[in-house]
Amino acid sequence: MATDAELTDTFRELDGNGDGHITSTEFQAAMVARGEEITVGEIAEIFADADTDADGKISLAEFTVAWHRAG
Ligand SMILES: [Ca+2]
Ligand SMILES: [Ca+2]
Repeated sequence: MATDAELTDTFRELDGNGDGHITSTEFQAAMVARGEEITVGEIAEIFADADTDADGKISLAEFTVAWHRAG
């Protein structure tokens, strides 16, 4: 089980501009930076699952829910 510190570290890593929300562009850039290939379709699936208020961004609250669901 991951700790909350890991969760917030991962969130900050994904939130490239530090505005408190992860956009699909930031998510893709973070995956590329990790050397992981991810398709636009895969990102869309992740966002459809995690972006519960459908504003196109993942907040820390949404990320926390998705993280524990995946956990
Ligand atoms: Ca951001
Ligand atoms: Ca959202």
